[in-house]
Amino acid sequence: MNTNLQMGTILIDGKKVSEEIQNEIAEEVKQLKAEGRKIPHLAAILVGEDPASQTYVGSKVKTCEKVGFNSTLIKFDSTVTEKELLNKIKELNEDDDIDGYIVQLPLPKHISEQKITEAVDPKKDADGFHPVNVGRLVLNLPCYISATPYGILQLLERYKIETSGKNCVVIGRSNIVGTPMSILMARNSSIGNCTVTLCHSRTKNLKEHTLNADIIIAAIGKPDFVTADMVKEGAVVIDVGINRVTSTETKSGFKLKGDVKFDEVAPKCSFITPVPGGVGPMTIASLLKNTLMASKKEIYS
Ligand code: L34
Repeated sequence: MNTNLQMGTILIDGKKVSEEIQNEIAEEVKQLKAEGRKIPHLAAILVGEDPASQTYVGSKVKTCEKVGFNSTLIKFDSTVTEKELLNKIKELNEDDDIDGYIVQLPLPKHISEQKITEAVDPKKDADGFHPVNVGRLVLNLPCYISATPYGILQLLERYKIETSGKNCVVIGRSNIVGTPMSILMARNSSIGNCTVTLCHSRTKNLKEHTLNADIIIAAIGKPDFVTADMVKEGAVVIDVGINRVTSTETKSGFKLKGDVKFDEVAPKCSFITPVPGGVGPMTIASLLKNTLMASKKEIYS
């Protein structure tokens, strides 16, 4: 990987930063234990057999163990009813030992993701998907920030990437990534203060926008979508895509590809995130940060 990076292109190592954050969290957990305070406890609900979801949830649970959190994995068959799922959510809302929990998305078609998201107690909403947390995010009030955008902010911060006054193009307007990311990058804050353009499937002349961008955040879910001709020399490129494409080169039969055509785009960049090892691991570190805040009741008392 990254063999043809030119001098001057810095590869943003999300795996390394994620591990640094995990170590910081582990230190804090040790401290909490020493003081006889509550050990953070995250629960994760996984519905069905989607292989990507299984991988992500598995890695969330494993990372909890690594930092000393308690974790509970709750698995349901894909035939679970919405009612059954809502009952479990009610149980988790009422369980004082659970500080935060997530319901891994996507859910099977017969279940309303909106209903499920709204049933989660905002105080335990470690994903930051509940309308109360999203609304508070928009208003710059204390809240849980959706883990992927939160992870990206931490990468920009730890790599000391200047954002103030820059043009930022976010590609993709999902509730989980593109929309909150666009709000955060436009915010009057030390990471933010950008002029943000939110591009999506109906954007005309996308390239005109991206060529003007100092920072591109690609979260459209299409492999190799951002090509070299779309990127300005010296741009910062954050690749949120984690597309599984079939491959004969790997044992698993698939390969992970970002939304950015890495090999041709990287040489033009000042900074770029790889896939894997970029934004993905940061999503997990940020989820743990949210869980720690929940257990310490830092956002809501
Ligand atoms: N409720 N649903 C809920 N919360 C979330 O925060 C997520 N997301 C997205 C999908 N659905 C969700 C995740 O957890 C995406 N996502 C996620 C988490 C971790 C990684 C990727 C996506 C990750 O660890 N990626 C690794 C590679 C993992 C692999 O081998 O497949 C990486 O290095 O990019």
